[in-house]
Amino acid sequence: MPTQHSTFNIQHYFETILSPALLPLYDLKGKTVVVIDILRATSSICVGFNSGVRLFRPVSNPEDALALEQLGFVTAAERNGQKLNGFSLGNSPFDYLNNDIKNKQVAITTTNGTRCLHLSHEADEIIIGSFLNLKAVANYCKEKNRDIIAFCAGWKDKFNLEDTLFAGALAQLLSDDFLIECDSTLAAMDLYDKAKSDLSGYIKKASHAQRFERLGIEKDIDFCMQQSIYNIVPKMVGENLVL
Ligand code: 3SL
Repeated sequence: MPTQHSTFNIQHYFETILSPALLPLYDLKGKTVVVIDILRATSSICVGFNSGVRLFRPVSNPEDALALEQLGFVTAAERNGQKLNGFSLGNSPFDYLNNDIKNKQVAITTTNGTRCLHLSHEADEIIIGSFLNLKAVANYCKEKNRDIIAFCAGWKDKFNLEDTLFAGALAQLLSDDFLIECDSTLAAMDLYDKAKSDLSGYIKKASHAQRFERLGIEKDIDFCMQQSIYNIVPKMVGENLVL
């Protein structure tokens, strides 16, 4: 039962979009959207900022990223879990644990994550959520006087476990401060409850984790499941992500 005090203070809603295919059902106007692509775009973007990247420019396709190379951008591209040939970086968090990207501008395109940043354009504000900056995102949402939408990037419009787990973790941290009446958020919270004692272990059953196993990049999973190691909240300003 919420305390009387918290009931009086609750004014804003927390909702979860479980897949980009469900986006047309939601109104993003006036809201803060937390874009979530745990494996791996939003995690790697956090790592990049922590390594000193000045800004990321999310772009829709590899050609757009290559065009920005002429303007001095470092290029990053991933499709179907793999770094594309001809680009400096892929989408592994380990690509961004790298001093060479300090002060650089990075043009990045990924299968689902950068697409969702563009799809969220009607929101008042778009921020980046990952387990790596979970508490920073929660604190940021508490300070904002807005409804929150956790937007799970999923995989090619399908539901996925890892982004849903993050939505559940964030909702749990915000449950005293926001109204949570949306079934997808309640389901995400239940899922997080079930998985939280061994998040990495739980996520190994996810389809994307199995894809990583086939590609030999399982170590990225454990990295991306670390919680709240960065106190940063990247956000979209114009066409760039900045701190
Ligand atoms: O879909 C995306 O945007 C990527 O994060 C997918 S992957 O983790 O690089 O495979």
